[in-house]
Amino acid sequence: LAENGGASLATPSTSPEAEWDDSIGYFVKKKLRVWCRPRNDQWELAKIKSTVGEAATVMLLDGSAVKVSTGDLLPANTEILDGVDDLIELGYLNEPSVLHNLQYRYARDVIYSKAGPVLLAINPFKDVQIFGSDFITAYREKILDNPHVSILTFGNYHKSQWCMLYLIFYLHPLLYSGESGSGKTETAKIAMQYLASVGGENCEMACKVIQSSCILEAFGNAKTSRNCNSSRFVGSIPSEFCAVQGKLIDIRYSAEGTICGACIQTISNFDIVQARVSQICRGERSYHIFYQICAGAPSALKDRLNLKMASEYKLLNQSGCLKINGADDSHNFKMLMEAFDILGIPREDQENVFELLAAILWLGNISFEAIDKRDALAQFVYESLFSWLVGEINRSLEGGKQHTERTISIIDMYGFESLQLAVSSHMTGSFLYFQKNSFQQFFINYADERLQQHFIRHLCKLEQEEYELDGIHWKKVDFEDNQECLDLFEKGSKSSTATDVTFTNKIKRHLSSNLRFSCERGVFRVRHYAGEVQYDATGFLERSSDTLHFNTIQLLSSSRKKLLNIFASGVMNPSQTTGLAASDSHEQSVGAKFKDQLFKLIHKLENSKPHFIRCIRPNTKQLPGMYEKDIVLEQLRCSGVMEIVQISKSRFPIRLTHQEFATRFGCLLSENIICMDPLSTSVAILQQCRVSPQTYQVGYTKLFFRVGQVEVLENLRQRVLEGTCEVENIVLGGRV
Ligand code: AOV
Ligand code: MG
Repeated sequence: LAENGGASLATPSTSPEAEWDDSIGYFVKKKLRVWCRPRNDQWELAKIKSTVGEAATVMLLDGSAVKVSTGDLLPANTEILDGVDDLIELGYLNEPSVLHNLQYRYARDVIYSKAGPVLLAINPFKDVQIFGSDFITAYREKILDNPHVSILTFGNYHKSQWCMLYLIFYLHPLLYSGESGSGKTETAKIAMQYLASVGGENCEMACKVIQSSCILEAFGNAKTSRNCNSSRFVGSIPSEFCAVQGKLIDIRYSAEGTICGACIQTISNFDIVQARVSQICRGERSYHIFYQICAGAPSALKDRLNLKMASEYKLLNQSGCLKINGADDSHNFKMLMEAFDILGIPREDQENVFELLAAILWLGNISFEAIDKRDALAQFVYESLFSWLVGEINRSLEGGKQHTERTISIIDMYGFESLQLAVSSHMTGSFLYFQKNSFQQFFINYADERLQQHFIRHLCKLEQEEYELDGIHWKKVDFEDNQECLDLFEKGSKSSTATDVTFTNKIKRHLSSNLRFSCERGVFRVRHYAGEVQYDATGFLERSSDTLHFNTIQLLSSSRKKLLNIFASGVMNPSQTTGLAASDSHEQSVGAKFKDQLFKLIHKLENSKPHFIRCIRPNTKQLPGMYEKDIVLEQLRCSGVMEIVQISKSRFPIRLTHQEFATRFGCLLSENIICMDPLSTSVAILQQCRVSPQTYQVGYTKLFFRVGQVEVLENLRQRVLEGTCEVENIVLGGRV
């Protein structure tokens, strides 16, 4: 082949190291595009102008020429590959190339990309207008070809096969992960909207499913230092039924393939839910609903409940933050009332809900010596109200008998959190303050760690299964995982009756040899996969002020208000609970209970094939159009995405069915030997072109190629079609 014009079908090196040396040498020699770091630590694109020994002169994009050492260069991909849909398509998979590719797309509002089997979603912090009804129609017609959420939900879309697809997606949950503020909830909502619009045109149920998020967010989300709309909901179901901190939505389909119902579970450990109703950190807010009702209640309602502005209430004004930039609380309240109506929540119940919200706000303004009890009562009423609401939403989404086993689960977790230094621009001007990571962060991060382990193992497993299924030779690859970190939690959380001090001592004793752990005077540090977090054990095990006195419960049960009676009886008769855990026995340690829930979720996931969506926060300022490379890179590195892509790539990432290959490259055979059967044709092409057997594997249904091989064949095909290369010249093997 070399004789025919230099197209080399030689085996690419299988060692990344060797490939690296070769390629950079080649780049220097050919004076191609490279990455260099001439100024600070940021990688920049450049072209090599000249080289003398180890020194190279490169020209940057702005036209300036700088001298660099060739050892400091990394190969860049050709322009044709700018913005490829899937990172595994990149010829060179170094960090600057990956970052560049994602940034290239992000700058064009293409926020979704594939990273092998994972969907990456980079938070645009603005409306990118791709999921409107026009988009969905276009997608149905398959006009758009970019990867995005919908590809995951309906990967193999065929117009007439909705019902089949629902069958395929049965128990294949969509699993969202990423740091707090990275876009999990929004992306999950988009998938939900998509599922609703394709699975139920004009369907009342689909509309209800969408509207339920509006209610859940008003009551369950709040502004934190990292996210103006952070999911902070309290749990709505008894702990023995469930899994982990987050939200699970099961969307159910009828036999015809339309949405016929849904079930929402919000889960968080009652013991560790921050008492957001009564305590808010500086610069943060309580649940949105409080500000919404103050701003947006119609005047009759305001008068009846004697509602004042949010600034009048201690529970709201304590944090010095009443407004969220760009959010219209008043408008959102109107949307909420609409949502209530769409879900069929009776007006009377709506009024009851509003009454209780006003009662909570006024309760906070009462001062006397039993403040802890007051706060516990406020928190209890709010949590109960939330659980009751979720129950009502579920009742409305129940969907009757048509319900089949066809379900798609959407799992939206709390994201990894490390509170350190926060900046608040509250009314008195910007200031910095520290927030400590406590028990809540410890649990959230453990759950995140556990899911990460699942993510890594699962993706690796799936890949290897595909090879096995297609019968190719494959040496199994083991993954290094984050088990050490999980051990750390699992050993540490066994202390059921611990105090802060004994907890810290115990955890220290168990974990002194664990490389991911260090401890000093009440403070311990854990090296999570997503970064190191320093936890402050002070007050770690304190069960806040949440112990509700029996008298208080009795008081509630004697109230004339229906909802308060329901809440109180939930505590007194836990068997008929609406999901209130206040009466849960504290015998089982908090950690053990939580772990149990988590294992149930993981078990559910192990038995399914989740689609992974990894959300990425492109900047810490929650601003559109700002792509901070180091922040993105950190998330890609931590989450293992780089490795997953690397592995997908260094194996046999290019897969073509025999049919596809035979059709595309059949022209490389002389006409008379094209076989009928695609597998034999494929093998004939490979043999006649003397493609090195190390660069491909023949499976039962597909050909698996290493990177770069198909491009060479493609090049050859091009030349054959152009007539610059004779088919006869490349046929080196005999007839099949
Ligand atoms: P999270 O769910 O990952 O954080 P969210 O989904 O709440 O993060 O996203 C945070 C904010 O980013 C949203 O309020 C939007 O302003 C913006 N955003 C995210 N995704 C999109 C999108 N696709 N289009 C437009 N804006 C978006 V947490 O629940 O805090 O872990 O606990
Ligand atoms: Mg969220």
